[in-house]
Amino acid sequence: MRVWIVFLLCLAGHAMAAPVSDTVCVCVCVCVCVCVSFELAYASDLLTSDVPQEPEVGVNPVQVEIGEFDEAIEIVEEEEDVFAENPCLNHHCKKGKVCEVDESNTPMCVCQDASTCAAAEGDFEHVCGTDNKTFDTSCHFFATKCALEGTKKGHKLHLDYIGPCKHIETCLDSELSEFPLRMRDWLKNVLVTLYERDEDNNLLNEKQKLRVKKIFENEKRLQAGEHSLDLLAHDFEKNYNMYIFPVHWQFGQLDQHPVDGYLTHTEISPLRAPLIPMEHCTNRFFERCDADNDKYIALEEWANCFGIKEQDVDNDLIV
Ligand SMILES: [Ca+2]
Ligand SMILES: [Ca+2]
Repeated sequence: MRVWIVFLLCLAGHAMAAPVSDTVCVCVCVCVCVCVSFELAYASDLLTSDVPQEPEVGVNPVQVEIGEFDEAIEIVEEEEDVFAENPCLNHHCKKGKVCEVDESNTPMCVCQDASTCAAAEGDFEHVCGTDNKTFDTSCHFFATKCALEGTKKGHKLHLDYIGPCKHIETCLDSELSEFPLRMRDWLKNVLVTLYERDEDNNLLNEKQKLRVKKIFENEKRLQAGEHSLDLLAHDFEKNYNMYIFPVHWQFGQLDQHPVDGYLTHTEISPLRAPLIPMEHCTNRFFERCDADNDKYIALEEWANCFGIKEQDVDNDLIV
């Protein structure tokens, strides 16, 4: 899980960080180093059977992250005979809870004791809560939230972003209008990167691959890198069609719990949480996406947020 957070941050760092700040530049360099070390570590894991394997990665970093932040899902699977001796082996609890059996050997989810969470291996594992307090890891955060369940404080507490709490600058109107320019380009680059790395990993399904192939093979495509806002705006105008699918794809990746054509605050968290420390307009951008202010972002609202024209919003593109 952790490595995919880094992967996501890497891509974000490459594509979304504005090159005007020394701090951001340092951050990008660190990200690249961590990425390289992950590549090596992962390759060595594949070759060495007695080295603990990384958790199985999912379709893409964003989808994998959904499990990390989801506060609302509790999946209880049918118990199989093979697990009969320990009902907890096949009983999954939501984040912040662990399985215990009662006197009748029935599994149940109870709040995890935060002291049983593994300590963070680095700052990148810290998370910031909406109470502006830094938690050592997301495990500590969700254990704490669980302990507050049923209280007003617990109800209001959410995971705000990845990394230690820090001062997030106010997002100015002029900056807010720049955000989708970088975000769109970043989404496109994430998809192309997944396509390039795909081979037999099935990071994308066949329908998605076909869509991304067209973008990948288009010679007019703006290559990944740091581009001025003027160039990004010009490219969006010139190569508008290339941006339609990435915007739809991201919506489909996030709309998972449940798959209903609407994004909740929790569903957006996997995308939002890693971005906030780097892009101070993130929260304001997503708040504005919910144009009718009903707490849900519909596909039409999402597409509009990214400058996709109404006539190009197409449910069939969520493949
Ligand atoms: Ca949904
Ligand atoms: Ca809405």
